[in-house]
Amino acid sequence: MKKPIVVVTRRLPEAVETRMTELFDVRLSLDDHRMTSAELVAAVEQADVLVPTVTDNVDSVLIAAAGPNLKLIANFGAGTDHIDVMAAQHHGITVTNTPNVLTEDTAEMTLALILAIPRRLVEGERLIRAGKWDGWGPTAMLGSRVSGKRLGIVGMGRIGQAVAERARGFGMSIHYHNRRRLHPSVEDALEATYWDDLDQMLPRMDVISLHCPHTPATHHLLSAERLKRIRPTSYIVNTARGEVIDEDALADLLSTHKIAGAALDVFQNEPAVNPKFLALDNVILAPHLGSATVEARTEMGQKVLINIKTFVDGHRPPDRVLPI
Ligand code: 8YV
Repeated sequence: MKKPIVVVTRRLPEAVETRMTELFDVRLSLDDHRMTSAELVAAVEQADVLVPTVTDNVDSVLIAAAGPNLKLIANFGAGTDHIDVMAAQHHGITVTNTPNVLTEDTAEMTLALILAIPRRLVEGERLIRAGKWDGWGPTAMLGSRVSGKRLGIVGMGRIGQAVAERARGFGMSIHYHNRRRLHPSVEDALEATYWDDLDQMLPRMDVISLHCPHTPATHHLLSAERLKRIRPTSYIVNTARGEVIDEDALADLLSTHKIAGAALDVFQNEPAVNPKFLALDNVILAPHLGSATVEARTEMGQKVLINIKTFVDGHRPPDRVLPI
């Protein structure tokens, strides 16, 4: 039987590429560059299966350009806001993703940022590298204690809950806003307080951490108006998607110290970073590292393999994504 043509847009961990080569007629990315629109069109014209990542814009125009054989888009990543899932469905193309296997890694990165921003860790590192540190001082570089503070989690899915579990270990109290309230047993285990109204929660939190997907409903969820509700002593951490925050409004509030600080792992126009952030000392900028561990990326690749294999064998793939 003819093996399906699988086009992978970026380099994946070696073990994953090796297994893909054994199973499929795979076209790998040799130099890991971001595919141009023309290259993506050529890919969807020839592929039976496309394996994109967050760096590929799989919009309705690209999906309309797909050849008759493209039946599966097996995304390498959990978030699928770069894929027009509705357009794919209209064209009879199934979309899958890689949930669960990056939960712990993303939560760990979030905790690193929750600790680093109030304690001015990266700012201090920059000070030393700039040769400007003139030694310890009783009032030098004072930050804020994390223990005993209120953490407001926006989006209490798998990653939000994993962050809550870890933050409790650092003595934070857990508050959350979510479309649906958690089961009482989960709430009890996390000693989590539910806020139905995000506008009510925001002014009462010391650290706000975002864990919702980017959808039309969450685009600029932290709008200029909402950001103004946050206390000047509070911090924002974003390991979800840049589009969930109005970046210009956030930068303005940070520069005037109406918000104490922000740690951002994701940006609206990656890899471009809003230049306003670059000039600010009270911001940590990380290059989308949430799931960047050998373990997570390998397991994400294994999920992609399983999704493709089950699909081409005629079964329902385990991680199907439906339009919102
Ligand atoms: C991935 C992510 O690395 O899975 C996601 O949604 O944001 C990242 O952690 C990226 O999506 C890979 O495509």
